[in-house]
Amino acid sequence: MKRTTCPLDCFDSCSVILGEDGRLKGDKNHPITQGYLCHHLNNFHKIKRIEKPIYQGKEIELDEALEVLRNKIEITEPSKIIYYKGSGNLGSMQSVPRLFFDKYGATLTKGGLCEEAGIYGIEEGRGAALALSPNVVKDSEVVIVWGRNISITNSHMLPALKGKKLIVIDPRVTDIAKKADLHVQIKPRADIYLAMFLSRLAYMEQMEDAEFIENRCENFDYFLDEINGIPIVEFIDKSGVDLKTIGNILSMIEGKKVSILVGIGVQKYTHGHSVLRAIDSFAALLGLFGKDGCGVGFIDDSGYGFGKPFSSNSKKRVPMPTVDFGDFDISFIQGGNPMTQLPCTQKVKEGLEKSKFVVYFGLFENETSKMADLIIPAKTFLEKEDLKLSYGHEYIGFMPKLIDSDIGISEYGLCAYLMREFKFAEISSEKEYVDEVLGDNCMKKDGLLVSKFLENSPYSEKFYTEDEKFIFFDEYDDDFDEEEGDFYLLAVKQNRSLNSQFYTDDFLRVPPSLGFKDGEIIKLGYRKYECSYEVRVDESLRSDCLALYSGGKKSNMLTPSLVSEEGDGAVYQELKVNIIK
Ligand SMILES: Nc1nc2c(c(=O)[nH]1)N[C@H]1C(S)=C(S)[C@@H](COP(=O)(O)OP(=O)(O)OC[C@H]3O[C@@H](n4cnc5c(=O)[nH]c(N)nc54)[C@H](O)[C@@H]3O)O[C@H]1N2
Ligand SMILES: Nc1nc2c(c(=O)[nH]1)N[C@H]1C(S)=C(S)[C@@H](COP(=O)(O)OP(=O)(O)OC[C@H]3O[C@@H](n4cnc5c(=O)[nH]c(N)nc54)[C@H](O)[C@@H]3O)O[C@H]1N2
Ligand code: SF4
Ligand SMILES: [Mo]
Repeated sequence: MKRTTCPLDCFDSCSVILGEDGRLKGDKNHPITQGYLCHHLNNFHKIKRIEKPIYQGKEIELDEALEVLRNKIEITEPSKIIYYKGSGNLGSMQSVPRLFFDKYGATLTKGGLCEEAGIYGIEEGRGAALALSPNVVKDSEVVIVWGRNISITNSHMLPALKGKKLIVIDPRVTDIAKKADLHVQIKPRADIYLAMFLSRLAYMEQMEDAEFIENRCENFDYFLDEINGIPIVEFIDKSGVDLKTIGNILSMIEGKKVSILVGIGVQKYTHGHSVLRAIDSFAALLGLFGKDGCGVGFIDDSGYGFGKPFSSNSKKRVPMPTVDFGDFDISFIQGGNPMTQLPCTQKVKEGLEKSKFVVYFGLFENETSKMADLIIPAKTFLEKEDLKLSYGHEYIGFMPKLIDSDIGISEYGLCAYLMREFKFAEISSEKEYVDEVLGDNCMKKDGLLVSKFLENSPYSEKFYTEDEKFIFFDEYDDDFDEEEGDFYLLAVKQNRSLNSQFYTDDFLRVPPSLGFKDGEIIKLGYRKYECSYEVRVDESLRSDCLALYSGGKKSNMLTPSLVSEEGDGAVYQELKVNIIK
């Protein structure tokens, strides 16, 4: 049987069987995959890929394309080259070209477009962000789904939620919110206040786990000072949640095994790190770490404990969310689509137009490949050696090469070519790199390899901070101007696309209360930018929220070019927009 792992940026890292007919099926024997895949891989065989390299609009052979790239690099000042890697394929080997670009002295990126702000906050408190697997969640009594659209983005978690009391905190009525025992349709960016408000009242109700706090935590008194320093009326005002709802949440979780599944929704803001820190602090007050059926999960650090053969110490880095391609003579873009995915599309477009030579190295044509001088086709995950570590569970996903193909080049192949051409030391074999990533961090569980750090409930023995204790949070900044516009603009995922891969749409979702009809065109404005959208009425939205799906051509036309205060993360929701017409 030909077995591999889904390469896509997703919590579930499904175990995949390649059939004789070229179709992909879910592995029935994998404890998380349980025999089913989602829309993306079920339809993977139908997708049209780039087959030939293209240089200045004309098809050329692969060896010619590589030579063009080599010659351009040779005449370019190293720091005027940027290596930009997206998350189209999350295999560990996808980062191997960084070895070349780092050695050559090119500029690299830091931070990213996804979970970086939140992870920063988690690491401040816990030292490491370990995944909370469905295997832990299935032993919970109550699950809080906090800004994560489980049914769409993390569907293999659903079996673990069966029979549990469910609390959902999301500004939209998502599918999982419809099934919840309690749905808090929270005002966007209010989660930090909700987390502190819950902590304040839980402490008043003497729900804290005093033994856990005493033995395993630091800084609790400062946390108490912080939450006690804010009047209850201010909490009600800032969180938009009333006392009765807080009481309901607390009575549902009191004395219960509780898991909290947080998504990126809560942290697409400049203060994103503090939001995760506040949610973690609420969980720590209740003693929810290191116990069966308890914990807080996020888009966690899949690489924790594993080897990092492609990491770099280079100081020549620019924050990924605000990268200005116009500063570079060569923009080498791999596995991403910054034209739709980076904040502030207009800035990205101007940058790519100004950059002297744009290389796009990817599987599919997209808005970024259209801007490229040179397009190099990649191999698919079925055609190269790789390894997938998961940000949502403990299982290690092997990705052996299953198919031979004449199309494209792998990331390893491209890196090996450049290393050779520039007379750098030979690179190791693919197998050696895979072994280096695995290191001694794997062990067997139920016949499958898992990360050592996730053998038991995460943090059951220690936290990964210097003193091995959880550190409560005690300060935050939030100077967002709520009055600047009328509507929050939510940036959310949809089921038929994986960010900009597969089927995307450009519609603006609007709440019924605005009285628009499907198909109407309206214009939104934010500061100096304006953009027109076709409307789709969406009953899941609050009356003060609009929404755009990730991957759409216009989803970042208004997003400001900013990074989070910590973690160099993108902040897609740091704006309020107006309807101009
Ligand atoms: N089908 C599919 N699956 C995917 C992806 C995809 O594009 N399509 N993308 C993958 C990637 S890259 C990632 S990072 C993950 C992300 O997975 P999720 O975190 O589940 O994704 P989002 O849709 O960005 O956000 C989740 C929810 O946050 C809510 N939200 C927005 N603002 C706020 C807020 O201020 N507070 C609260 N409490 N909630 C808020 C939104 O309404 C949304 O329902 O999904 C991965 N899985
Ligand atoms: N408005 C808005 N913007 C967002 C988000 C949002 O929710 N709303 N979400 C943000 C988040 S969480 C993320 S993670 C980013 C994702 O944004 P990106 O990292 O740009 O990812 P994708 O849009 O999925 O682009 C993936 C590209 O990778 C290429 N690819 C796929 N497999 C391979 C491979 O094996 N090798 C190579 N070389 N290329 C390959 C495909 O051609 C595809 O076009 O977007 C961010 N941007
Ligand atoms: S995208 Fe996620 S749910 Fe879909 S097949 Fe891949 S890992 Fe599984
Ligand atoms: Mo992401």
